[in-house]
Amino acid sequence: MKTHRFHTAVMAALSLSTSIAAQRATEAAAEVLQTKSGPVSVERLAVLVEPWGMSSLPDGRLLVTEKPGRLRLYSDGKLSEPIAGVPAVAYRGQGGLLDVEIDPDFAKNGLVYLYFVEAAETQPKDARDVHDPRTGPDFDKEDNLLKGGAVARGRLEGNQLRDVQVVWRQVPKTIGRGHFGGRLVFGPDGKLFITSGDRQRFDPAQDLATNLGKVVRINPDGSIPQDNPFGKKEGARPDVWSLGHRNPLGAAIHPASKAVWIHEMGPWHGDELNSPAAGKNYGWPVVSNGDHYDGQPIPDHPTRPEFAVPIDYWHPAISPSGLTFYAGSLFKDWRGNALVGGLSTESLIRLTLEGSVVKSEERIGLHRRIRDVLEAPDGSVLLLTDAKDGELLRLTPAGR
Ligand SMILES: [Ca+2]
Ligand SMILES: [Ca+2]
Repeated sequence: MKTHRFHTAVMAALSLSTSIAAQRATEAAAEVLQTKSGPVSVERLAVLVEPWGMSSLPDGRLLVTEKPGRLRLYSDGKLSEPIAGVPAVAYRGQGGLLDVEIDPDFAKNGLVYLYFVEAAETQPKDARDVHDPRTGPDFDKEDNLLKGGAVARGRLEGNQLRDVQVVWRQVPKTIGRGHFGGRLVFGPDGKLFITSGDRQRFDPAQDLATNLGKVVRINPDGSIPQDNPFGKKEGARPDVWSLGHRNPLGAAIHPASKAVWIHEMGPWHGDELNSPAAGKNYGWPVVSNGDHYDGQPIPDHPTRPEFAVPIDYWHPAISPSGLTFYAGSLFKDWRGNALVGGLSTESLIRLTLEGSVVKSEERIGLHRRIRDVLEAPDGSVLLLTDAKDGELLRLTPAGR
């Protein structure tokens, strides 16, 4: 009895000290940030090489891409080995393996969609990129690779993608380091929206014969939806949903209106938030609330009423990447807010909305370039940071 009592007391003390130690370890690992809606705990869940996109599976596991060309599963504190079957990617400049999204019927069909940058089968001899001063100093004069964004889908079985097929491609492929776009989001009708950047070529964003500088909409198998706006227009690509975009790196479906929202990197300032409507023109490169990097002014949107004015814009730039509308219960004050990742601002940007009007903005500083934002099934907010030793971070309310 005595022994038992002693044993129980020791065990209780041990268990208490273990739980205190565990708590201290967690506290040491987690940072706490002060925000307008109270303290927020930031935990590092994993370290990845240039993580770019993520998508939650119905069973709670998380798919995460690494830009050099790896797709991994994260669950219970562990990252899987790279998933086999991912297409070869052209990893250079802003290109590589970008976003990942699962099929709305994933539980039944296991389909996973990847946005990746693909080299052309035939490469030009001795070709080099030609520098357009409007792009500024962000230029790779050694680049000789003809390439473009593409979307592939395959069925996830264990740690392998099977029956991988390309369902969409940027046309034409071009040399150049940047502006692939690369976000994927399914609309409520099961059609897939793809953000396609202008490849730093400017004018294609206004040319309906290319799908560069567009938001694109396809059926999941790559065929064209009957109700796409330019399906019957001669000389126009039928996959185009909206035009005049620069480099959109965030896309999400608004929870109330069910419309697609995107944000796009502006030139020298003038990043934009838009809700692209079928067939509308968002103005790039004719209008922008920013200017070219070489100082050439670009007229602002209101000077040309034929172009849609953005819902909101940032001047100076925030360099937005990743977009989600928060619908969870962990952060009660954040419900209905748009959460935007900020690369150059190294912050999570929280926008409160009234319908399609931005009412206020909070910048939650994280001292890291934020590449993607996702609400986890439990209502915590997951972030990816843009770095060679990038992180998967989890935000939860602190002090509960
Ligand atoms: Ca615009
Ligand atoms: Ca301007």
